[in-house]
Amino acid sequence: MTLDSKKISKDFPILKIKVHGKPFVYLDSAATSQKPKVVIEAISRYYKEYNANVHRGLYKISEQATHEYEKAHETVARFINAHMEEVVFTRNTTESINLLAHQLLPNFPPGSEIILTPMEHHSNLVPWITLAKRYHQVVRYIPLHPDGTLDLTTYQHMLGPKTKIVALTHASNVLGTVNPVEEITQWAHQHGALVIVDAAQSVPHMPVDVQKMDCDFMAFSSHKMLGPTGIGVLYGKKELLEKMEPFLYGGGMIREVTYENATWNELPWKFEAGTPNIADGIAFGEAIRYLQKIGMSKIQKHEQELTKYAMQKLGKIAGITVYGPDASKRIGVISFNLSGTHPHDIATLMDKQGIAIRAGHHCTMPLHKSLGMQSTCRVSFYLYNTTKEVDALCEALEKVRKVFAREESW
Ligand code: 7TS
Repeated sequence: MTLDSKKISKDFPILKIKVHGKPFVYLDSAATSQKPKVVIEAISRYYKEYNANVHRGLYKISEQATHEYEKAHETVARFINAHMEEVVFTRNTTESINLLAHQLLPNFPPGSEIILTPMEHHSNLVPWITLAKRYHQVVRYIPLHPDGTLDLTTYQHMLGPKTKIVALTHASNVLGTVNPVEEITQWAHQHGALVIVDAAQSVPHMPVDVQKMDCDFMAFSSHKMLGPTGIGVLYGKKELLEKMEPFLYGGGMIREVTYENATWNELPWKFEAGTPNIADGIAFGEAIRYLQKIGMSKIQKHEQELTKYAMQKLGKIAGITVYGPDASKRIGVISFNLSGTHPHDIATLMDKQGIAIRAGHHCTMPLHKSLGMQSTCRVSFYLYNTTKEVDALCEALEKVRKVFAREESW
């Protein structure tokens, strides 16, 4: 294996706990990742040593808080090869996408087209379908091939003068599919459309370079990449963010205010109205430094190895159907069903073995419906997961299968 996950897992205090008397096996990092000690300590250091508001105090600890908070923006910017002015801190991916949908769609005439994919998380679907209705615009979907990859030939034919936005996930939180966003962006730009990438499941798991990708906007969440909850990123090309009207008005985002008028602060602060989430923003920077020390290419390789191993082992369990493309085309996410068994029962029985997996529709109801399902089980990996944990999962699943086939009792 590329990474020594056993050693890495020692940096994560929660991974030492026992669940129902069993060692804790966490296979739900696509929902949220666990946090290393350095991140937890960065939060408490801020509150213990320099808790003060940012961008206003003229005293030492306020200057320190401002410096650390701004440094976190710089760290994020370097991580995705952007400039600091292009990195806005929001609450999460969902908020970043809502901001874009609210600020972009009113600029386009009725009949304009927004292209999505059928594998979008509700947070890159519900804002578009809801606001498109308000502005009498049309949402269209790129069809999927049976293996869960996008039909790019049809996509190219869908593009035209009415296409204003292409918004898609870089990596699916259900199928694991990694979409070719670079190519998709190039084609969209030939038609003058803006490209928005939901990178909630890619930025935490692979090297991502916004300049190389050339997307116009990108959204992701700190909590899925070892950082705290309550911090997300909206990346946007500088010239586009400069043109865009602020989403929230108030303190911190202004330059000059009279009783009649206001002008806006420079980027990225123009989009960060009010006191921001300082502690978590600073700790997010720490999470990124931790990831950088290990190396994103190595993390990606480790997860690919683990996914290949898990897919081979799962394939040997009778009655298991895995959804999505083969291991070479996906991130470390595997959704599956075991025939004759409800995903919720499987997840409950896994929990009894100390294994945390997800069961449900994973915020992709239309995708599940289109695949003819209500719900699936899902396992997802990160840098702290080991092949031994995959073995524990498969052993437990084999046991569930036998219990439901009445070959064994629990
Ligand atoms: N986009 C994708 C692709 C996601 O997987 C998620 C969260 C989001 C957006 C929303 O992120 P948030 O931080 O704003 O909530 N995905 C999941 C999941 O798969 N299970 O729980 C949350």
